[in-house]
Amino acid sequence: MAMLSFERKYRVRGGTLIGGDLFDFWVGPFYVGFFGVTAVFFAVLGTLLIVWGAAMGPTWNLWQISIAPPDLSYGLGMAPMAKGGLWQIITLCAIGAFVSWALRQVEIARKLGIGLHVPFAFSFAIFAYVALVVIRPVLLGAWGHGFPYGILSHLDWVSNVGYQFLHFHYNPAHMLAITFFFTNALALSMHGSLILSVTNPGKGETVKTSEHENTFFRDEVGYSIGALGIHRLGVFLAINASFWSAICIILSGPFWTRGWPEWWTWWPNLPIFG
Ligand code: 07D
Ligand code: 07D
Repeated sequence: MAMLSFERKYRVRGGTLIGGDLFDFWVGPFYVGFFGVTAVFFAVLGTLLIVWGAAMGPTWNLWQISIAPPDLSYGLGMAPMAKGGLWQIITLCAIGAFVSWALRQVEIARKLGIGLHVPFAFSFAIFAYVALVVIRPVLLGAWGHGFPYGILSHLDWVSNVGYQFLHFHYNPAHMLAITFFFTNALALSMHGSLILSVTNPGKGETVKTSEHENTFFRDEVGYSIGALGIHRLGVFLAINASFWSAICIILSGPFWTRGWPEWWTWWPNLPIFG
């Protein structure tokens, strides 16, 4: 169990951001820490509130359970529990749990003496979520602009909001985000398959080296980005995918209220076409 002896070596005190030694211990393989406790607290409370909301709702069908945000008439005020207040507290719990999770990643990275790349990247996913349920609703003046918490109902929200802007594909930031998502999948498929092709050889074959990896792509396309470079590219593509997603939805409503195809009228109006 080589990994276990490695882990034991790094199971040292310190690196915590808050609380000193208080929760500086492990439960089995899991590091606890102050933010582990807050993450579990918010996740359990949020889940229980979803179950409560489901109990008040008309169905126990998992796909149809939905906790709706308050009516637009409540603006940015608090709503009664059964009328969107639950959604508001669940949103607080979700943000509490996601931010706790990111800070726990920071503490683990500090213990190991490694970079903060993982929490940095995860914070872009949190940003996209906060853009949907806090930034955009606040800019539009009502919590009712958040998306409902339900497996199918949140898809209805995406479709409805998309059609409010006539044709969401014409949103330029949506285009950028989609391009980053697709490129991200391309990069991961090429990287994953290349590593497997080298490190998982057939019976009787030997594992090959990074020279083989580089040579494959030099032979194929004349250039290999290299072992470090592919991971830099991966993080770059992934965080941009989430970042431009957040931007595309913040733009929709607060900064652009008409159909997205109309935004492109600047293009045929360029003087070169006049
Ligand atoms: C594979 C990592 C594991 C995570 C998983 C998600 C829950 C929710 C909640 C019963 C890639 C676990 C799910 C804990 C259970 C209740 C109330 C990540 C992986 C497996 N969506 N979405 C899904 C969330 C939004 C959209 C599936 C979350 C936005 C579309 C799952 C959020 C918009 C489609 C899910 C969120 C949007 C989905 C699979 C938060 C734009 C699908 C997700 C917190 C971003 C797909 C039925 C997945 C589907 C799908 C969860 C937000 C659009 C239920 C937690 C509002 C178009 N979403 N989503 O694999 O099959 O992610 O839906 O922001 O087609 Mg969604
Ligand atoms: C928000 C999730 C954050 C998750 C967190 C963690 C747990 C724990 C526990 C597993 C951002 C959650 C963790 C709960 C789980 C365990 C144990 C990720 C988030 C913090 N679109 N569109 C996007 C495409 C159309 C529309 C984004 C494609 C139509 C609207 C992405 C197509 C119309 C919105 C995207 C397409 C439309 C979007 C989503 C194709 C509908 C958004 C990804 C091929 C008629 C949303 C910030 C994302 C957005 C969004 C892709 C089509 C509308 C770029 C490929 C034309 C209204 N679309 N779309 O954001 O930007 O992930 O959200 O047709 O709001 Mg779109």
